[in-house]
Amino acid sequence: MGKKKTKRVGQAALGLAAGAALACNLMAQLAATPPPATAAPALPPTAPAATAPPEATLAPTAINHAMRPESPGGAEGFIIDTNSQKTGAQGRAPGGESYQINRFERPFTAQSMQYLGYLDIGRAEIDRGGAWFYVTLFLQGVPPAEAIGQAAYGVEVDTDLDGRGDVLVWALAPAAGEWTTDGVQVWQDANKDVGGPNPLASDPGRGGTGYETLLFNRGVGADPDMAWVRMAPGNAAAVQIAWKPTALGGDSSFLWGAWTDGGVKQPGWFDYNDHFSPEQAGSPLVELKAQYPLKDLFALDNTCRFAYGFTPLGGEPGMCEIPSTPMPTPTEPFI
Ligand SMILES: [Ca+2]
Ligand SMILES: [Ca+2]
Ligand SMILES: [Ca+2]
Ligand SMILES: [Ca+2]
Repeated sequence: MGKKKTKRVGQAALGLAAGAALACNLMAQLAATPPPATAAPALPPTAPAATAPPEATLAPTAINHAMRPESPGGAEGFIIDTNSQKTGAQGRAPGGESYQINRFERPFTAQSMQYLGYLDIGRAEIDRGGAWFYVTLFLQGVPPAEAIGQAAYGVEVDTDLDGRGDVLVWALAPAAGEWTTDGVQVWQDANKDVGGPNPLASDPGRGGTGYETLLFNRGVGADPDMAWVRMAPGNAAAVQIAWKPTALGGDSSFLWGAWTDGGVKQPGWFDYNDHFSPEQAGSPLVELKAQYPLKDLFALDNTCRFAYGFTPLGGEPGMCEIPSTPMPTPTEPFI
């Protein structure tokens, strides 16, 4: 735990998938295409029952909260994600999608490829203030009324930097207003099988339980105040999620990335590129003629991951590309 972690630094990174990487990925994806004759057996019902809580939890009894989040004081780090708005009307993503490495850009309906700006992340910011971590997801559209309580927004955290997400803070779109724990869950992958045999890389049909442990469910859990959500004040197209460090086992240096999911919404299926084959999932890239359009994995977006609380070396799994920042170049050796 905590390997390779050094001192913290607030940094930004560009999360744009490199064209070369995408091209390589395309080839790998084509090479990895399983023969269609391997007709998929029915997908195992791995969905944890907790995602469909009994009626009693839908009308929660009064929860006594001891404390509530306030507001982030700024941004200690941010991630830029592909903006699909410009190509949205053409029913395609301009890039930012590399199925083989768990990088998605799918803010579209399945088959008909209608653009869903409220599921398109353009930027995500992280900050720590007081007892809370805050992540703000800046979207390309305002969640419509029918998305309230339906579309999920999330932050995935990899605390030991092995490429497997360890904790998923997952919140259904709230109505405008104050912080709420309604629709907010904190999932943990206690048995470390998120990502299957190869973390981040696609392993279709690997089975497993993904995120199987529900630490916090809409205010119910060991700490009724563990995680919250609200629409950001003054920005109807930004969702703000707050959680306590205890949700991460107290770890304060990690890799983090953001998610939107208005489609399958199954934490137990993570990583999604292990649950679906590329052919089942479809693709938002018209260049991938064999897979376009989106099929079973749709209405979804995620970002690359970035370091919080430590200086990344650049090779961490799932990391955003680190821009070639003007490092203080050693010129003359000290005499
Ligand atoms: Ca994306
Ligand atoms: Ca996006
Ligand atoms: Ca991990
Ligand atoms: Ca995998």
